[in-house]
Amino acid sequence: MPDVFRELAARSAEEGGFAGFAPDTCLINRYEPGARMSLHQDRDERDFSAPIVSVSLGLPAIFLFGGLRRADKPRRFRLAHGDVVVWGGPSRLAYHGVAPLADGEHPLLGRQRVNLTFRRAR
Ligand code: MD6
Ligand code: FE
Repeated sequence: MPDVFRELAARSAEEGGFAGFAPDTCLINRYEPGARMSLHQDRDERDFSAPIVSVSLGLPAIFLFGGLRRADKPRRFRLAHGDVVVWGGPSRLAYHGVAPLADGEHPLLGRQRVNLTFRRAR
C-alpha cells in the first residue's frame, strides 16, 4: 500500500481516538448511480480491536450507521468527496451500509463514487 494511504489512515484513526493503527489492507469499492450496500458488519478481519477507516471520493452518498443488531435503526450521514469516517471500539461491529447512490456528476471523478476502507485484516 502506498505510504501516503497508510499515513492518511493512521492519522485519521488517531484523530478518532485509535492511536497506532497500522492497516494492512485497503478495499476499494466503486459505486455507480443506483448502487447500494445493504446493512452489514465488517467481520472478515482477524482483529476487531483495530478500527475501520473509510475514505469517500466522488459523488456524495448517504452512509447508514446502525447498532450492533441488524434491526437497530441506522443514523444517516452524508459523505462528500474527501470525507473520512472512523469506527471502532464498541462500534467496531456496528451494522452499516450505503443508500442507493443518487445520480450526479462529480467535477473530478464524474458519475461515480469511490470508497476506500483501510483495515487490519491479517
Ligand atoms: C462505504 N463501505 O462505502 C462503506 N464494507 O461508505 C463498506 O461498508 C464496506 O466498502 C465492506 C467492504 C467494503 C466496503
Ligand atoms: Fe462495511
